[in-house]
Amino acid sequence: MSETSTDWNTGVWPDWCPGCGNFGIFTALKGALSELGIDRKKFVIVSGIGCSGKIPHFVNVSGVHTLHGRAIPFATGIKTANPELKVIVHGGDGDLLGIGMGHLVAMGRRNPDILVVVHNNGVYGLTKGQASPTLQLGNKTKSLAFPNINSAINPILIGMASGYTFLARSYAYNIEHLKGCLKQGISHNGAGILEVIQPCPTWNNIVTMDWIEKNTYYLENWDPNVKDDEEALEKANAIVALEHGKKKPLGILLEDGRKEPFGKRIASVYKYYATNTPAMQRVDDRGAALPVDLEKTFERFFV
Ligand SMILES: Cc1ncc(C[n+]2csc(CCOP(=O)(O)OP(=O)(O)O)c2C)c(N)n1
Ligand code: SF4
Ligand SMILES: [Mg+2]
Repeated sequence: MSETSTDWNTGVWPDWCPGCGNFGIFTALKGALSELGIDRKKFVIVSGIGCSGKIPHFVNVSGVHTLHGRAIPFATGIKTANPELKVIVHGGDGDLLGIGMGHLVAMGRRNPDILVVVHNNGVYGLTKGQASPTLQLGNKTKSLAFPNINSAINPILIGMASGYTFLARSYAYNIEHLKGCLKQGISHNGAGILEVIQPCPTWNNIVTMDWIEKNTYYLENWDPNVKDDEEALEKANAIVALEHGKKKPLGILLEDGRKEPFGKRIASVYKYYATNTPAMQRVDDRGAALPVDLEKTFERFFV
């Protein structure tokens, strides 16, 4: 039986500002986990640093709050060591598309079964509103002394160029839509990017609810699936055209199930991987003590 949404709370108080879009993402995620009937022991949230990075503290599943920009390598390691786990990354636009950009690109090349949720608020929220890589050229949010002199990057187009096999965009205040995208992205067997347009009412006074309603639209009659290379090329061209339109499309843009996920690629070169993943391996066949005393090494972290 699936659990109700409230069962997914850890009880840690979410200390985001009132009206923050992170609340919508948090609510939609719990709804998606509930409706998918996820086993909390087999689900891991990995996050970077930022307001967005706090989410693993609040959702009652396994979680790791890692270093700035490094959530993707942690997540890839977790998934590779134990393919039985469902792994999801949550990070900010600064975290994933600034300092962590190299990892984001590398993940697309590998296609591990991990969904990356980009909390796109156009600013570095936690550090008081500096311009993030997604802030549009010329925008002057209230914490900037001058209009932004850098052009914005588009997470969907970066994802497509890097080889991601699931691409979607949603809006933090449309819980139903976001929940649907999360469910689809979590169920997809491969690397996914879900960009969530997320208002930051404290620092971004341009991307407001009103702005989002005027500058986005919901995709209709759009089939994100591709069957062959020809269709994949057609879809790629169509996505580029959509992404260069005046308004941003919301919905699932691409779902390509044809590429092998990273686990299969590893199994093709390491013959024991499929039956004896790192998480299943015995450290010492004789049952002897570990060569490194992990308890001692990590003693100060135990509570
Ligand atoms: C290596 C390193 N560099 C810089 C910082 C400072 N820092 C913390 S969060 C952050 C950016 C947060 O912005 P974003 O990723 O967009 O997350 P948001 O707070 O908007 O959710 C920065 C630069 C850091 N913690 N570590
Ligand atoms: S600073 Fe912005 S992103 Fe951070 S908690 Fe406040 S509203 Fe949310
Ligand atoms: Mg941000």
